[in-house]
Amino acid sequence: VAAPTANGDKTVTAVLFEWNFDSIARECTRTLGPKGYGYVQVSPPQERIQGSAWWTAYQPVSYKIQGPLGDRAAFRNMVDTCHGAGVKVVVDAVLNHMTSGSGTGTAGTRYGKYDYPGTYSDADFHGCRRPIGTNYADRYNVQECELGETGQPSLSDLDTGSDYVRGRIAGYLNDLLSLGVDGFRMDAVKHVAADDLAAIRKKLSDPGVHWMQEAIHGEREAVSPSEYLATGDVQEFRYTTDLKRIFGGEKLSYLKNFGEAWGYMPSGKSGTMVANHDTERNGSGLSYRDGAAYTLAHVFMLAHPYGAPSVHSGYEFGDRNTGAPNGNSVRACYSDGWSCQHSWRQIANMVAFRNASEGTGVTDWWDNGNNAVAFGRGGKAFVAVNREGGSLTRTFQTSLPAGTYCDVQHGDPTANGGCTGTTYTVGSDGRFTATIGGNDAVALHVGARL
Ligand code: LM2
Ligand code: CA
Repeated sequence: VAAPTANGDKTVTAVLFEWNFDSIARECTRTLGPKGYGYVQVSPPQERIQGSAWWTAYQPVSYKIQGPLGDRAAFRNMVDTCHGAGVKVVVDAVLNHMTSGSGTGTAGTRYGKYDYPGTYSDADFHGCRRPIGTNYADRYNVQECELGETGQPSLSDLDTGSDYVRGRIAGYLNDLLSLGVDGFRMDAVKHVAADDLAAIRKKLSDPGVHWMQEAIHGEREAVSPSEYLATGDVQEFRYTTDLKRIFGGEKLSYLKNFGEAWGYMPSGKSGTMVANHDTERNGSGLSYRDGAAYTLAHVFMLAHPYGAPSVHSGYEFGDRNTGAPNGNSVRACYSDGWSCQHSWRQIANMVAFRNASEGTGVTDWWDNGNNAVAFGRGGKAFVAVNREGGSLTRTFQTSLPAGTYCDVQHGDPTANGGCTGTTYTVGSDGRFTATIGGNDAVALHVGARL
């Protein structure tokens, strides 16, 4: 499966967007470890431009680990603490570009758009030096010109064809690996030639380290995300937009053949998500404001075998530029506007469901021809999702072994084999009867049997 350097059967990543390192360390111990997350993805840790907007993170000033999320010592502590909780660490790495202007970075580095003392000088940037704008049909434009809208300040584009630049980028990634990092989410790779990425990867101290590439699918564009499958795993953005369409108003029954049959990239090399920090802001995917559609899409994503899922966990925002609450520090989930999607019971409990189902396919599919579906994962798990307005009562056919199961959508399994909520008894014929409320779900798995 497309998972950061494998962590046993634990393949789900929690993206703690703009959380600082101390808060991440606490959350690894408090929630991510206990709930069975395999990975935590942290926002770009490198020195960034100053400013309150979250997107300052995507304008590197140097590869020093020093910014609003914390310093090198805090980063190292976070990695060690998360490892102690059984959670591996994936870093959001920005390697295509630097900044669009000049100033002083969050580690005190004075910089200009093409001048980063100690890291890069003018010769290290592509010569195009004009915004890409909207012309994604021209490969040269997309990969050698500057990310940004026509007429806007655009981001200086590193000459990733240069061995020096490749060496500096690999040096940053190797420094992170030396701190114990287990994988990378590579930012904006569509803007970097696949050969350049492959050359950078060859310079890594651990070329086998996980390499999840963010390459947004666009119809009729010069650069296709599948070009990057040779270099590593790739996020499948059609998955995200399709889930918005299906859970946002079409029919869940269409999901019967969901997955590679929909033209997606190979499951074992694909990263999936209901949302990320871009799609929840630009409307191309569901957002936390979409209520049950958003939650049930996560239940489905985590129950379905396709790809390696990430759960975006961010904060409430009015303006698309608004930065993280409380100076990137999380006192407690749901405080100060932190949304903590990774901790919502209906989402968090599906992580153990997915871990228990590892290695099985979809079995026992049922749908009502509209917005109620149910399916099993062999003898390991079974989920029913009712996206209808009214409740649904049905006797479901599963392949589960007989026994009494905690419904992990409405309760938590307890340490002594109990359940804090509803339970269902599956007979020796694999059947159980449930009434599921409108816009609700039931989920059973062998890791939550009484
Ligand atoms: C990504 N994926 O390919 C990130 O997921 C996305 O969040 C980043 O854009 C983008 N690549 C570059 O790393 C974000 C944000 C942009 C922001 C950039 C750079 O979505 O709005 O651009 O980070 O900070 C901002 C301004 C833009 C301006 C640019 C340079 O919004 O108008 O001009 O800074 O001044 C392009
Ligand atoms: Ca580029």
